[in-house]
Amino acid sequence: MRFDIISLFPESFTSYFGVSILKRAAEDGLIEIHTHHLRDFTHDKHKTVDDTPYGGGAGMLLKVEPLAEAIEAVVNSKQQVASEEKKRVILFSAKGKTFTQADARRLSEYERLILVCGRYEGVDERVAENFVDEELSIGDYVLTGGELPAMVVVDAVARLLPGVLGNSESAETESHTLSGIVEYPQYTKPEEFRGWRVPDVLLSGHHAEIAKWREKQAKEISEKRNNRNT
Ligand code: 4H6
Repeated sequence: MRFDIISLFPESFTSYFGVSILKRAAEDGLIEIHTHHLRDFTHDKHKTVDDTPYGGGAGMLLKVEPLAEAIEAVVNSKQQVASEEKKRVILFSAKGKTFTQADARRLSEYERLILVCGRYEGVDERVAENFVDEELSIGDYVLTGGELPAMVVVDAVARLLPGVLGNSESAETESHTLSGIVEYPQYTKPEEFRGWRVPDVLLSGHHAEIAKWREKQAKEISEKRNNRNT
């Protein structure tokens, strides 16, 4: 899968994508990550990307022209295959639909994801209306930009692609819940640390009992989580 990221701070991606599993996936040709600097799509001397909101209000918005040109340039690159290629343009903003594991699975079916990172107080609405397929948020909080959401989505999607996780890691996910999220407590050696012991059942070798214990724990954890702050 190919990821194209449009951002005012493309350098923010190098450290996260340059380590561990995503680094290896890129080296193995399983993913390609291309960043694009929004300023490269301006034409004025000052490379202006932002302006004040019509109707007044605090701060600055990203202008429609550079974003429109950047998205069009990225979408239309690799022209030969562009028409058949399965691709999706995503804008990150706090008012988007909350990104879930189901979205990660759905997006992993595309050949190309174009990820647009907003900054300042937001983005001219004509971008979302005319150049974007969907608007996503990674959660109900405000960030200074869409760069962290883009990293989150690349990470969550890439690890679902065939071959990206090692065999031992990917075989694991099948034994968990539908979502792929492990919902029971896990322990590794030592059996006892500062007097805190690993639950006996996990040391018993009794697979049916272990499965039952994990199911019960997962249920308790999800009940607790859903009552949080109420
Ligand atoms: C685009 C539009 C995503 C980008 C608006 C982005 C949180 C998330 C941004 C904004 C983001 C998320 C500007 C809206 C600051 C809030 C950058 N914040 N914002 N939850 N910020 O995924 O005010």
